[in-house]
Amino acid sequence: MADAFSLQDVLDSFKSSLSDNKEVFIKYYISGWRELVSFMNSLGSVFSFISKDAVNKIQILENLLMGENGTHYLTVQSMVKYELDNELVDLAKRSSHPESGCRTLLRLHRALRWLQLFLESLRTSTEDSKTSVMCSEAYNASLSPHHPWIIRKAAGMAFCALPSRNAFFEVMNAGSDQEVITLLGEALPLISEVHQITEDLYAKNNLLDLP
Ligand code: 1PZ
Repeated sequence: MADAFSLQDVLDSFKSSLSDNKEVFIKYYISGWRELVSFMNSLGSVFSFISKDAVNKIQILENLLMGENGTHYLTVQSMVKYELDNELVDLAKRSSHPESGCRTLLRLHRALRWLQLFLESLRTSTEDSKTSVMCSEAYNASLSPHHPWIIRKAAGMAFCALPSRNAFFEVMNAGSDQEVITLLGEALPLISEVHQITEDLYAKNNLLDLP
């Protein structure tokens, strides 16, 4: 099946997203997210409120990339420069640019931190580790402080519906448990690097709290 999820594809997308001079190509960044969303959809409809929001944000970025100013959206670096230079970002509160590329990508960027933490704890987990616990610990350390109570509540309920560690390893479609663990070990430094580059760029430009 051509469109079946594989962890390898996610890894490949994030790998392609890094340019030689360490810029992040938006095209591959969002294709990595698309893979992750298709994976999440395969886990059941409890997660659809999460994947809908992710798809919405992926779509906003894709529209910018495909739009008339698309050349400015080649990399996260060029997007930040273009939107700031042209005052296309709401810095203090949402007003005339509620869906800027910068604020939209920031939401995915925070979610990437969740992914990094979650995959790291999956990688180092043992057979009796609980995915719901790993997931909510990762969530509490990343996205949760940015979410209102109602979303935190809904997320917590969704986490309880996560498949077991064994089932999780299976759907990752990357071979034996040991092979999954090896692949996770390769994927994580890459995901961390993409995350760190974006984090530094956003910090330097004071963009980490965009409304
Ligand atoms: C496989 C397990 C999935 C667990 C995913 C853990 C993340 C839980 C996130 C809950 C988000 C709920 C829906 C909407 C949230 C939005 O309010 C926020 C802020 O956006 P704004 O309102 O400011 O426009 N959106 C986000 O924080 C982005 C969330 C993207 C989550 C993508 C998760 C993809 C997981 C892949 C799984 C392999």
